[in-house]
Amino acid sequence: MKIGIVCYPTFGGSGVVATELGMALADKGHEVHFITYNQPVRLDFISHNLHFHQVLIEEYPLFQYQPYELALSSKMVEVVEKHQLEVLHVHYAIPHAYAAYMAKQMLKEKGIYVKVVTTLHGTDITLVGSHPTYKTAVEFSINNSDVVTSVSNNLKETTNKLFNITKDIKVIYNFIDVEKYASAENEECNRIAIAKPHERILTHISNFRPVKRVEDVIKIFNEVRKEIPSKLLLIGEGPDRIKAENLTNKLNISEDVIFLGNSSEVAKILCYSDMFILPSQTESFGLAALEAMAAKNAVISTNTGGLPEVNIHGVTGYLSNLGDVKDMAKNAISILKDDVVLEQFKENAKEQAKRFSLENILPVYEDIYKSCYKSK
Ligand code: GMT
Repeated sequence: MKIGIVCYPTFGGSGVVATELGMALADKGHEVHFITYNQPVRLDFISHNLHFHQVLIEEYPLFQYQPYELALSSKMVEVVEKHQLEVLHVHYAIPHAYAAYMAKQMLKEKGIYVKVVTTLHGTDITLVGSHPTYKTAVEFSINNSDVVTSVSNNLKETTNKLFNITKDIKVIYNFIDVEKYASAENEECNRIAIAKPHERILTHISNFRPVKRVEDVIKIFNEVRKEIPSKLLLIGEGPDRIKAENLTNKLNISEDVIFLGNSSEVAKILCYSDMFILPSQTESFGLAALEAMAAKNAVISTNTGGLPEVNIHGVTGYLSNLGDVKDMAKNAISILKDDVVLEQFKENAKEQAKRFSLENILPVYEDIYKSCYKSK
């Protein structure tokens, strides 16, 4: 099949899912065309059936805001026409679903028919999309997509609550290539470079936006560290990084907190780690937690959004109420203080991650594209 994929090319979860999906489809022989403003960060191979088309923006001084949607929909029209794509799969509703609708209409005028699959990822619904500024256009573009998917049951319910949705939303969970995630037993995993053998390693990965509550991560670690020798790895960049560094200094724990910045080597880093901390205000799925689970990490998270669909309370880790740092620290300590308990949670996490394997999820997307082809 010939599929166009539109996404944010950054380290955000939606871009990661879109890129991994595109690479896996190309690997299976489909022709995949990424249409975005930069080469996606995880796009780590190029093949004869994997293409990247850059959306360029003409800066014009009259505009306070450059019209990205216009440039994107024009590019979609150009790529669909030139490469005879039959499906456009857009990740993150804003503004991709809207731009795809416009592209579809423009193509129709030329007698070219393309189907639009929209995947809702989370903040495009929960934080940004439902804001009165965008709501009308987001609702319209969801209802006018040919197929709509969401990354968890919780996100589906939330979308139906916040918008007047006339389409059935199909839930397709985030996925991972389980094989990519080694654990500490693997000889390539150089754990000793990060911590002493008796120390535990805790990790947090995000874009350090307020919704991730990175200060809660530091507070939880501070409590854990009082009882258990440990190190905290923080991976990512974003607006709250300075706040996190300031809190680390204030608590006088900076020697045990390592800020690694953005990384494309997440799997190599996670293999060191024992536990993943995700105290988000909301999380439609929690791809970062799933990646950590695949690398054999127990998970301490909030019980918000779709997290209970991924992290199983008392089995793969624990879930706490938003902001309950004390409970999250208590739960973390209860796992980390005992080798046998920790190993059991880590094993369970790895087992649970396998449910979300690429080989289980990829055919579901392929079936959706096939149904688009059939209903042309
Ligand atoms: O987590 C982020 O802030 C990035 C965001 C994105 O859209 O790029 O991630 C969302 O999509 C991921 C992939 O589907 C989900 O795993 C994340 O849970 C979701 N983030 C939120 O809902 C906050």
